Parts: sequence; structure tokens; C-alpha cells
Amino acid sequence: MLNIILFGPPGSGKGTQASKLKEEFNLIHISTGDLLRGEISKETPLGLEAKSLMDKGLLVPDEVIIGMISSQIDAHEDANGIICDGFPRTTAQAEALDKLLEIKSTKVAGLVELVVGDEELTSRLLERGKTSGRSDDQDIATIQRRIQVYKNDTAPVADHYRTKGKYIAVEGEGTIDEIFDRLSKVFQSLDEEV
Ligand code: B4P
Repeated sequence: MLNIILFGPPGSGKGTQASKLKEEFNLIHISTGDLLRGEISKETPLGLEAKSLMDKGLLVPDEVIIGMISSQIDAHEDANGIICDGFPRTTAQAEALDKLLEIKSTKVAGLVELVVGDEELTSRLLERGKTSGRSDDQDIATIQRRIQVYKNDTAPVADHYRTKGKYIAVEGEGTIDEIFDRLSKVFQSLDEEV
């Protein structure tokens, strides 16, 4: 299986690029953000808990996310591979993902980070906030908190995979098509290695 973590700060283009890459490489796209927003729109207890945290720009607890990822991996046993979008976001989630994949006799092929500056992130998210209806995209203080949470809690996930020789950085500024071309080359070479 070709399992790739598409990594980067909020607004770096993970969701945008994962939607294109899954078609090109015939992969399953699992986005924890989309799964959580699905729970919110159904007004489940999990969704209500998640909403209060997401609206503040904070992370949802690891146990909730690990449970969601586990059932998604089980539901896609026959897939060619998975694009992990929005997770792991903490080292605990990374360790849990590694174990879940090991049980399926597979592993993470690489962590690919989209590198984008803070100013560009903020302007993309504020722009999306005009039309997305997402409250976490509408307030500059919440956006800045999300970027800070990324630096404090999520950036160490890159080190977890760097020590395993699985970290790849990709320039995440430019047009969506330019970035897609860069990512496609990386996905192609990871595909040749597995
Ligand atoms: P996510 O849904 O993962 O949200 P995100 O990081 O904001 O999205 P993404 O980075 O994919 O957006 P994209 O760049 O595609 O998380 C939301 C919240 O859910 C988190 O804050 C947290 O509370 C919670 N959560 C999710 N997963 C969790 C986990 N594992 N653990 C704990 N909590 C979790 O798009 C951004 C915008 O930029 C779009 O409008 C897009 O059109 C635009 N854009 C993209 N590429 C562009 C380009 N090249 N040029 C210009 N604009 C571009």
C-alpha cells in the first residue's frame, strides 16, 4: 500500500491537493477535519464536543481522532493506499497510526510537508472564511492560534518521521497546478519505492 501523510499548517493546501492526488494515484483520502465536520453537521455528541474545540482553534483529543482513524483504516482494507490529510497532528497520533498500519502489515511510505509562510496561510484562510461558513476561518485570532498549535503540537510529527528517513519538504506557494505537479513527482517516486 502507498500510505502518505500530506502534512503542513492550516491553509497549506492539504485538502485542496489531496482531492486531486487521490484521483491521480487511485488512493483513499482520509481527512480528519472533514470527518469531524461531518459529525458536527449531524450534531452527534462527538461533533458537539469537537465543535467547541475547533471554534477556538484547538485540537480535538487524541483518543477521539485515533478511534476515527482506526475505523477508517478498517473500512478501506482493500485500498491501494491512503492519503492522510490533517493527521497525525500529534506524536501520540503518529505512534497510533504506525501501530494500526503495522497490524495491516503495511506502513507510512513518507510524510510530505507543504511549506507555506504564515502571512500566506492567514490570507488564504481569511479568504476561505468569506464563503466556507467555517467559524474557525473567520477570526484572525483563531487562525493565529491554529498556526501556533501547529508549531507547538504538530510540527514534532515531522521529526518522528524524519528520524525514520521518511520526511520530504515541498514548496507549498504558487498556483494549485504548480504545487500539484511538485507533489505528483514526489508521490510517483514514493510509489516506485514501495
Ligand atoms: P482541517 O480540516 O485539517 O483544516 P485545515 O488545516 O484548515 O485545512 P487544509 O490545510 O486542508 O486547507 P487547505 O489548505 O486545503 O482541521 C480543522 C480543525 O479540525 C483543526 O483546527 C482541529 O481543531 C480539528 N482537527 C482536524 N484533524 C485533527 C486531528 N488529527 N487532531 C486533532 N484535531 C483535529 O485550504 C485552505 C484554503 O487555501 C482553501 O480556501 C484553498 O482554496 C486555498 N488554497 C489552497 N491552495 C492554494 C494555493 N496554492 N494558492 C492559493 N490558495 C490556495
